Amino acid sequence: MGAQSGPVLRVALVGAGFMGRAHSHAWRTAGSFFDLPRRPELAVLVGRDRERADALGAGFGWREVSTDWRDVVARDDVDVVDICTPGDLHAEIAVAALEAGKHVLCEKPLANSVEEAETMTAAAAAAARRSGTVAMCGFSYRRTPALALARELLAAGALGEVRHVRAQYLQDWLVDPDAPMTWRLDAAKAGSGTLGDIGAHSIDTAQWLLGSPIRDVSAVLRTFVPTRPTLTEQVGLGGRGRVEGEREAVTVDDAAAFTARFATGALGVFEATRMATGRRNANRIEINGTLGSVAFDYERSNELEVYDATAPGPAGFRRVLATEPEHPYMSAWWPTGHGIGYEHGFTHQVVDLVRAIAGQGEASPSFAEALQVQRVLDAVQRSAADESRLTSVALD
Ligand code: SOE
Repeated sequence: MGAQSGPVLRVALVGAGFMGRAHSHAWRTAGSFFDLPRRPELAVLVGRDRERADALGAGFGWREVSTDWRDVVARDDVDVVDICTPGDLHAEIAVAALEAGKHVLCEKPLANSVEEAETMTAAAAAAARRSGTVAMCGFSYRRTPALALARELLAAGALGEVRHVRAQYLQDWLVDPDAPMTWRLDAAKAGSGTLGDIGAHSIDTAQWLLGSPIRDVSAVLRTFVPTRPTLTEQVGLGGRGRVEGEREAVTVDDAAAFTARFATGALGVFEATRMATGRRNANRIEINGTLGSVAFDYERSNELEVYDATAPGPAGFRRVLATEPEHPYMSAWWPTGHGIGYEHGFTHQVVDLVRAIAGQGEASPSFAEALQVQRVLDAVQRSAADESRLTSVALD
């Protein structure tokens, strides 16, 4: 059982979609399992669609529901603003909230452009100096215990010098050419497609695990399905109801592939797609160092494969079930071997944020770290747009 102590932390969450649900669940449960130095209160839920916001608000016990984020972030009775909107609103809401002295949690990717991400990072730094506020970006996979364990191994030098990073994020919810148009496929709302939505997770995970930024990239992007049916209502990743006979242009990538060189000299190969038929949420990363390797696949999210090259013979191969109380975050949950799931990453994110607000540890990824991810996304897009750097292969 968790214990919540200290002053109340009044939370306003903006966005009543899929991420709004995931974050609502996290704010509601974090203090029941973890010891928190502040007591989160689900104060105000903000959604554009009144009916949908009311339903989510009632489901998770939000004290109040509003449709006006500007009014809410300016209120004196709000301490934290949690941004779960599409990317086109991140910068505006985050800057307003920081200027009003609120702590901010912002979904990934931080923004739709490097310029916006820079403005947000500058606003976060100024607010931290002015009023001690904390700003964090929601790359929630960092809080998967098996990945956090990988990070501990890398930070302890257990893999030696890292040479290779192989990261793939494979989904398949857009394989059907008649899957409907949603905001995630609209560049004006999402910035980029698969690249920013899921490739950003791989970039953040890789830079975090290695403790090194990516220095340069060489990329290709592809949109396989250029138009999709118009939706009447968005729900989750898809929606309900189609406008008969109407299709809209998809303005983002369906798939991204790029190679990367890290500042340390390590080589990376990245792939992100929503077209990998049969792969639902295969967020995978493998890292090879001189002394060992780690490999993770979110479709087996409680496991980490570890190879210790210093062990004799085949003894170095291990499949670690990251559910022991010694593993990151796990002592708060179930008996050994009783795994955890997708929602727990968001709960752990709230725990780390609340502790950082109380001065217990750093809020990571900071906006500055998320800006670095944004710079990689931008470099990938610039590289892919420049066909002249591709070397042609002669065809018969
Ligand atoms: C959709 O591709 C999505 O929900 C992402 O937006 C999330 O960040 C990821 O966790 C799961 O997939």
